[in-house]
Amino acid sequence: MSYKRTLVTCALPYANGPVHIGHLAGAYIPGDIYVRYLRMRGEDVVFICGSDEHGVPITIKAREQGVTPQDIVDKYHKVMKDAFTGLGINYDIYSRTSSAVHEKNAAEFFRKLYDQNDFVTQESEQLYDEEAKMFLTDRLIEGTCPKCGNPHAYGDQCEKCGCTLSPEELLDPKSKLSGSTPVKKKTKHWYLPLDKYEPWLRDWILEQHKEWKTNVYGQCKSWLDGGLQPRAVTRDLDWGVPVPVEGAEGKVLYVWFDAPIGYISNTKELLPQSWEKWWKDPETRLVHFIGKDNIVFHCIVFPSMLKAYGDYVLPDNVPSNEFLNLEGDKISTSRNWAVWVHEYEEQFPGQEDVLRYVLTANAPETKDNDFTWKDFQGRNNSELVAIFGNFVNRAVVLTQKYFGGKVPQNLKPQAIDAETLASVKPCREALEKYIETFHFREALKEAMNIARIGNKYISDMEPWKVAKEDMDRTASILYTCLQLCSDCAIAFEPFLPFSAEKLRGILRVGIDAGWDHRAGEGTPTVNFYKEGEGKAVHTRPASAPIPAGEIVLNWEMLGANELLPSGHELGEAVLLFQKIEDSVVEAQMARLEAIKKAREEAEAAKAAAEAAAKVEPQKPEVTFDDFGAMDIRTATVLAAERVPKTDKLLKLTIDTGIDERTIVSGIAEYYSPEDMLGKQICILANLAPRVIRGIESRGMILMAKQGDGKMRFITPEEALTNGAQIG
Ligand code: B3M
Ligand code: ZN
Repeated sequence: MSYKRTLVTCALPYANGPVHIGHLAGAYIPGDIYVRYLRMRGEDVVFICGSDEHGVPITIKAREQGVTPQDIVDKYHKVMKDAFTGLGINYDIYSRTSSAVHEKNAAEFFRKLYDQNDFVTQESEQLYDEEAKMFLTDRLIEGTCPKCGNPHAYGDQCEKCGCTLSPEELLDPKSKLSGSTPVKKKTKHWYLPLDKYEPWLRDWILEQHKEWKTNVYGQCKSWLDGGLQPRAVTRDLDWGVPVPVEGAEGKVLYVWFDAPIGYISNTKELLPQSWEKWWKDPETRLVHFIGKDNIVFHCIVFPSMLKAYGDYVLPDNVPSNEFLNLEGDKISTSRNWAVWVHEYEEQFPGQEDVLRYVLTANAPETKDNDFTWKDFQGRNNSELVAIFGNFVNRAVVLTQKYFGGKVPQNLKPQAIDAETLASVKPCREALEKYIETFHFREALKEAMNIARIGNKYISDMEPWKVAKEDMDRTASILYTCLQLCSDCAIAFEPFLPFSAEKLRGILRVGIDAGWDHRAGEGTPTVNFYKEGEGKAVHTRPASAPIPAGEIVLNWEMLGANELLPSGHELGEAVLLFQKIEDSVVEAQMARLEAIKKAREEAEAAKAAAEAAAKVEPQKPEVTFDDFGAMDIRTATVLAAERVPKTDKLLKLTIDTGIDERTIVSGIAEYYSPEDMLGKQICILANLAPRVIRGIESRGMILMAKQGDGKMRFITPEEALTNGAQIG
């Protein structure tokens, strides 16, 4: 490794909604595992994240709720920040793109490219909402899809038939902001000429980064093969970083231009004096953790920006996961189809690691994957509880029972003990290899294998039986088990930090989890367990010696034979994991079912309303004489009965003002005979008689039929004499 430090970023989540499990699985948990691991290996790491607070969706949400965009981002910034903290995702800084540092930094970045003539400008006609006084981005325009007739197609896409569109193609385009018809207006924008960087990008990615994950590499290749176009980096909007040049009033930087610069700004905010070495020293390795919809921006656009600026390091790797679905459906913030992280934390206190575990064990690393509550329960109960938790609990409880809670002496070792301990080494090696190549799912399996080895060993050795006749042998068995528990306390630290910490509390050991930069430019500090506190404290300077009498584990000890000396006193045996009952996951599933049902009902109601609004095209012309030939008049229903053996027909006796007659009408689906009695209606009186089901029908009742298919009467505005002429 020819680098001195690693800068790890996780995609800056949009502050227009809380984070959900799809976000966690895509980027945040993998990023945290990686950082924890590197810190434990003694590497110097800075871990950067923050809220992405600009962009159109935030302004739309604010408008919908009648608040300011700042209100929206203030709310979600806090929700997201707390959710990450609650899940043990330990960024060195979690800042925001509305910070003063960022605004200045992003503007400076743009200005430098502008001064270097790296942009091209282009004037184009774009749709403008004269009422809202705003240019409309594609998503702010709605109209009828020219391909399938969907009345709610967006300016860039029809979600019904999936076709891509441009706003000009929409029939009857309307602004989503005011409902008015947009007009075309000229506007000028700055573009980053990605086409210019294409030859360089081809070499840099396709030749020099063949090691990138295949989904990432493949997406880059298809973008590059499709040819790159200049990309606008400014927008006509009043929410964002103002474009810092003359003639750009009312324009801001495009959110995807400013957001990645946020990584730099947040580093600068954290380390105002030393940030440059993290971004400009070639001995820094830059790694971006992102979701798959962010690949092009991190692999093509941002590197081109950095390259244009000059001096900056480029990403060494961009690990990206595929999407996580929820119970078979795409996760969606707008459809409320998600497990929200802050809600999970409220509903499952103390079980943060279960979510971390399930999302890693089932991570969408190579293909889209599904989160189900059944799987969540299954993995908790049959893996965390039954294997890891069960092993630790048996080892500790038996030690307390037979040896007063002190690590026993290895009085009667057998070959199997050493063999078992030695089998941890290959797990460690595989675990390291997998983490270093971003295969966290496999890495977690290796950590779990260590717990499995322990669980199998204690089951096979049956110390509770051996204790009946051979205490010396029992001592050796439990001695071996406790060494394996210590291995688990190290190996699980990157994946399940809360449980690893709990386990270290039980074992009364600390861990050197590396140093971090949360104190800013101050002294880096080490996480370690301090006796009596029951949890890691964050106080010891990295350089300080380990306090006398403390056992402090570190990664290098993983797989070493004797981590806990005989005579060391253990703490209290607490359960690492709790069984999750059926009722708990059933409640979660019921919640989702209710959301699905409400959505389906809303969709059905919407479809019905749309159908109702559908108007039939006009029939061919008729002459005035054709019309004049029709005798339309008012009449009253005197009697009504169902026509036997039919569902649709009513036999009506009508007073037409001229006579009393019978009309058979196909309205029984909509009106009962009782509804009809005494109703004044309109009829076509001179329609040729027809025999229907043996009844002579003379005339027709005028009914209106709209898109929902329901027939409704035409009644006079006020009661009239029967036989009044209509025409
Ligand atoms: N905010 C997209 C997202 O949250 C975007 C990432 C920015 S990273 C610089 O998925
Ligand atoms: Zn369509």
